[in-house]
Amino acid sequence: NPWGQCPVNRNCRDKFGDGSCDRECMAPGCLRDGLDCLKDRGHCNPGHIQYCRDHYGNSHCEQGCDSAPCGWDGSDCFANQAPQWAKGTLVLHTKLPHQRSGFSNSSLFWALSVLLQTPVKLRASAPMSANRNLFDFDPSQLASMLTQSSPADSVSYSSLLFLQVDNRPCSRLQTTCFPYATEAASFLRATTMLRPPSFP
Ligand SMILES: [Ca+2]
Ligand SMILES: [Ca+2]
Repeated sequence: NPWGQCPVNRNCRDKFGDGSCDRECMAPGCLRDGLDCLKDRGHCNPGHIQYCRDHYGNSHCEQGCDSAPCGWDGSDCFANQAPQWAKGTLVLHTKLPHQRSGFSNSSLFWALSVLLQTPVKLRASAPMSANRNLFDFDPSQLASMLTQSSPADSVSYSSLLFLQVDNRPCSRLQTTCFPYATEAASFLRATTMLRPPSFP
């Protein structure tokens, strides 16, 4: 339950991401009311979206993509600032098949960054059988999968992605910081529980 840290009587689950700002749900433990209280969230110019997806995190700064709704260009425009990673690692179980060469699918990371309003970077990935449940693994097992070079499952129809949450844009927009990766994970889980996921 992503709202485990939030007092039940506030009903923040029902108010998450409903478009109206509920101040009693703004605490990080209440998942920031699904960012409903962000003033003037803005949107990414529809004509830029595909471009920003394609150029996300390619180490070149695209000014037109350097905003929260456009995914912060994967922090490409923060190159002269030291990374400020959230504590911990965000682990995502995706239906995408594992690719030994690494994920070149910037579109997925762009979509996650737009949801969180803060960029994520791929740290590592590991294959995983699609019928395994991420929550069956304890943290030490996940940690060893992160460092394993030869994966246990030879055939995989899904993957675990180990992601880092980058808080560099916080210096420009403080409302979207995730000091801990677990907060970002709860936020994503809440989003996928309440809205059918539009990403794999
Ligand atoms: Ca709300
Ligand atoms: Ca870029």
